[in-house]
Amino acid sequence: MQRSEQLFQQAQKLFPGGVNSPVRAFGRVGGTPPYFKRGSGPYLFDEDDKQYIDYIGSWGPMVLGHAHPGVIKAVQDAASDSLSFGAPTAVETELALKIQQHLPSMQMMRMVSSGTEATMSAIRLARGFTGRDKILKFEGCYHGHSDSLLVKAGSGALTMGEPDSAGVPIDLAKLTLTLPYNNLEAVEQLFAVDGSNIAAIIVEPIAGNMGMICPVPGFLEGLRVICDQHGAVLIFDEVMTGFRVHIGGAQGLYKVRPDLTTLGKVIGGGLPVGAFGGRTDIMQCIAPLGPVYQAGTLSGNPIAMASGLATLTALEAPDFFQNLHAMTHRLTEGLSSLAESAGIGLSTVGQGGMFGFFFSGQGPVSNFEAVMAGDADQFNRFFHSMLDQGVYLAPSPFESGFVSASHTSEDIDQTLEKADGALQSL
Ligand code: KE4
Repeated sequence: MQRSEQLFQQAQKLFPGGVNSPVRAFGRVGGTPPYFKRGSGPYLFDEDDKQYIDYIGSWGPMVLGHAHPGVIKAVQDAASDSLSFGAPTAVETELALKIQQHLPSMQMMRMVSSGTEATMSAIRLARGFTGRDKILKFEGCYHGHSDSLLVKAGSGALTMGEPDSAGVPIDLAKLTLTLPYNNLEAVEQLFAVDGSNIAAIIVEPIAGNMGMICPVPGFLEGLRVICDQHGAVLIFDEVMTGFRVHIGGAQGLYKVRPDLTTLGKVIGGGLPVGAFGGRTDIMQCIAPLGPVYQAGTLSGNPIAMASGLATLTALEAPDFFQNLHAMTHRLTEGLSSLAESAGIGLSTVGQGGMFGFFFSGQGPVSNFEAVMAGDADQFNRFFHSMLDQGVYLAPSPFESGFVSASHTSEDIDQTLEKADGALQSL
């Protein structure tokens, strides 16, 4: 990996940690991140021409695989007509209609340029719509890096949040309450005490930022009932799950209708796109219609819209998500049985093109506390053994993995062969 090492050394002088997003620095697993120069289908090629089977997919966007011909053509065609107008375009309407077709809860929406921008705007909108200041999030869920969402649980479950990053004002953090994921009773208790002050609940309907954790039966449905009872806005952060776990997102899979949804990743097909949207009566509070200000120079960028539109069009192919789920299932089931024969405690989970695995061995993992009990050292050794063998997994046990439509059963079987050796050596 010489070239990557040289480049990483040089980058350390230019970017904090040598990267433009922290997780890419391999801080949790150690070592040098490979520098990639090309991707094709399920494969990435680093600067030393080493090939990897890619299970990060740019952290979710590359659901079709790298350099999908239809997406590349759509981007090339759009780019030849200028890269940006800063004005309305037909293509943004086409993408919005396609999103709405599959997520009908998004009666109106606004395009932005990242998932962070989508969730930040949705929180401000919920506060503006309800006139309330407090919000509730869940431990282990990540919603981007806006101040109100970089907050961790305070000392007591019902007390105010504390900053989860330097630079977040304590007086703002106090307005963000945090409870354990999948604990509906705790939410009921909080709302019984403070419900009239809470503008919104924001939740990853399938949590993908503490490994992958699915909602326990009744959790999402219960949040819906509580929000209806107390007039709070239910926000599903589907930046990761949108068009990744099901054609209708997690809301389509679990049939729970949020008031607002945030999207990102797949809807840009690899280009910078986010979106937030939902009930018309709420969205009409957004400028220029209403008093909640929100704006963006490159919002609805025509190249990004073209990339997203081509991506969503491709994933509408018959049996797309069934096939994707079957491939993911082949991987997770294979990992489980290999771990069992190696006497390693490993629990796995998969839905659509998203998966997670935990070196814990305590059966299904349902919250952040259980994830923290996992064996980080085993994860690190497994990660590096797989990376050395040309399998690119997320460099942290607190991330999810992603399978694309371009991964074949041969790719999965090759991955499992390599995993067998890695697990045996733990
Ligand atoms: P971005 O601002 O990174 O586009 O989206 C923020 C965001 C919001 N909501 C959810 C559920 C997300 O998963 C994310 C971003 N996900 C991380 C992966 N854990 C992006 C990778 C990174 O931070 O480099």
